[in-house]
Amino acid sequence: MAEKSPAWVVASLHLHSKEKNQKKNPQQMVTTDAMDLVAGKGILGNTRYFDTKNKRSGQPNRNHVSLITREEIQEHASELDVSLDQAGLVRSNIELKGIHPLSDLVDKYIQIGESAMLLVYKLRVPCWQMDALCKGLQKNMRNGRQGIIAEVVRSGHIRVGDVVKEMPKEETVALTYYKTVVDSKFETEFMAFLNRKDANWEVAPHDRKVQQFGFRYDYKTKTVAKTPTTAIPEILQTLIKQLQVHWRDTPNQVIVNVYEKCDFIDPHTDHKDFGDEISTLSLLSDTIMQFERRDRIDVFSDVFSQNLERYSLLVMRGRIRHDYLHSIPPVSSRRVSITFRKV
Ligand SMILES: O=C(O)CCC(=O)C(=O)O
Repeated sequence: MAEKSPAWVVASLHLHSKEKNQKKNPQQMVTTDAMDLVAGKGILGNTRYFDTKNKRSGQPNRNHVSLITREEIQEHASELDVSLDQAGLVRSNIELKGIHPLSDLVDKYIQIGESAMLLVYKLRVPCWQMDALCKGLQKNMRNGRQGIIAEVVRSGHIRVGDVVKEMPKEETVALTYYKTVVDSKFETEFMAFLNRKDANWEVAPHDRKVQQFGFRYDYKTKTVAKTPTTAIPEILQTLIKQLQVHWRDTPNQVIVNVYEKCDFIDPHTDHKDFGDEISTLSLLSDTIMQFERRDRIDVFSDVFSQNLERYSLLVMRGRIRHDYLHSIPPVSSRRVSITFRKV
């Protein structure tokens, strides 16, 4: 964590009331000393906003947590000559103490306490309930002092008094590794499926053998089909359901790579049509995946590797998915990988 990062402290924590008709009681928030933030879902127990989907797009909602500073609330109170001292009154989940304007944090990552990480993705839109508190507050808030809305990208338990810090870029790459997600029984069944009589094998660069399901990727034209080319077979559908706990999206595109000894995959970033979340499951042997920045300025800048053990799952999101190249160096023994993506 960079020393010069501005620091805020959690002053109070609030959950939305379970009551649906907020018009009757717009001021009611439930104050708590601690809360659990869950990656991709929101605040555990914040029933109305936890793990919800956007009605129009069907995509998971990113409006997980709202934050504002006590200093910003105080400025509104002074300007409108009212008292807004009661914690939770302006309906933010997290009230912070700290002098820096939160609006500077849009598009940045912050860490709260020891683990929770949030991606701030927009300014909050002050609603009519602000005017129900005090006439003119809704308008007064539309000047960068309305607080921010963030998405939980790493889970964690947070408490009143926790320090909140902006994360230096290099700590926000969003790589998650799950050591053992399948077993030898699954591996045996999957290999039998792969070697079925009517399997449609394709040849990828450097003569690697692949099978694809869902939206086909054309290795020659480097494009993704607009509609699914094949169905996702049952064995993969069952696996997808089992692995769903580790994902925000439900994959609809799967590529199985077979690496014979010494096969490899060049440094690349997956096609932009493949969404924000890309995962790879390893079978038959261990290997490593190497990462390097796409915009690296010298040969040694920001290069690192991640072990990919047999039966493990690696999930790439955010900067690691978009701003880094990944590659598999020549493997020392036969390896099969299953890569999951959402088109
Ligand atoms: O084999 C792997 O684990 C990664 C495969 C990959 O990067 C790809 O298919 O684009």
